[in-house]
Amino acid sequence: MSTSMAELRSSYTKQGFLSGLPVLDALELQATREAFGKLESEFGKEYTQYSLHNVHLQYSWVMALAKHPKVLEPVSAILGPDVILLDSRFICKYPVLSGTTSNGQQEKDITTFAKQSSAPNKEEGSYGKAHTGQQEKPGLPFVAWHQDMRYWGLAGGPVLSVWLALDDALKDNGALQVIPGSHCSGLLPHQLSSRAGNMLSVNQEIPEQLVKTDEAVLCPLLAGQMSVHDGLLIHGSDPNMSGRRRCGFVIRFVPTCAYPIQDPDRPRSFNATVMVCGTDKFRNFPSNTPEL
Ligand SMILES: O=C(O)CCC(=O)C(=O)O
Repeated sequence: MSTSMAELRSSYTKQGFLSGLPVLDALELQATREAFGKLESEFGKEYTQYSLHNVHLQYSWVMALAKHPKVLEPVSAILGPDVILLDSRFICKYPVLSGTTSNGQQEKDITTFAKQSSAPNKEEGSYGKAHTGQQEKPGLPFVAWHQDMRYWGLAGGPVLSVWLALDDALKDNGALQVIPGSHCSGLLPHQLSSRAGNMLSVNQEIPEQLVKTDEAVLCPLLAGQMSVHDGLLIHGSDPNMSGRRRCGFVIRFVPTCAYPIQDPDRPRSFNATVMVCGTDKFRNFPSNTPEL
């Protein structure tokens, strides 16, 4: 393992996440965005917002993203050489400005709001404030504070999530926010969120009193970059208050030693698993490698 990979692993172990890792070059990014644009035209934005789930089994360009060497190098530096792709999903927050009236009134309102809710330090998350919904228009899509492991009936190894940006994902369009080091606190209780707009399929959230929102850190990404986070790291994201789309491709990976468990509280089927590097001596997950 190169020194830089060893450093990345060490930082990930301590903080529970890494951000700003370069993946796609300009040509790859352009091709990826064009391919995603075709899905948008075919399925419509309501669908592509959150329902393009495990389509790495259907489209070779999506599989190529999930297996991109610049994705897999840091992933295998962290998880070890034998890695399985567990699940994937596009998560898109579309601009709220698309409903702008002809006199631009809505745009003006939203711009004003975005200014009000800006944290003084651009690199720090404003998550706590905005996340309480105190200043926001209700119902805009956001992602409540949660831990991915809350949903995954898995044991025997960690889950690592990659968030690969197809668009610039910055503060104003609702980039991912994380609580550094929170992966060391174990699995926390989740409750049903009472706030409208939570994109998570089971509408769960960690109660706010359990989240150190003042320690939240924004993970701004330029299109083509990725962040990675541990399955126990507390994370979420604010609504897109900009006029720009925020599209990311989320890929979950596990080492082959992980295995599914029957936990009624975390029911989940793993029917899109694909071996992406190394060898699988455990065979805890079915191989679904498609012929694309
Ligand atoms: O895209 C987002 O804002 C949230 C993504 C997320 O929760 C995840 O990658 O686990």
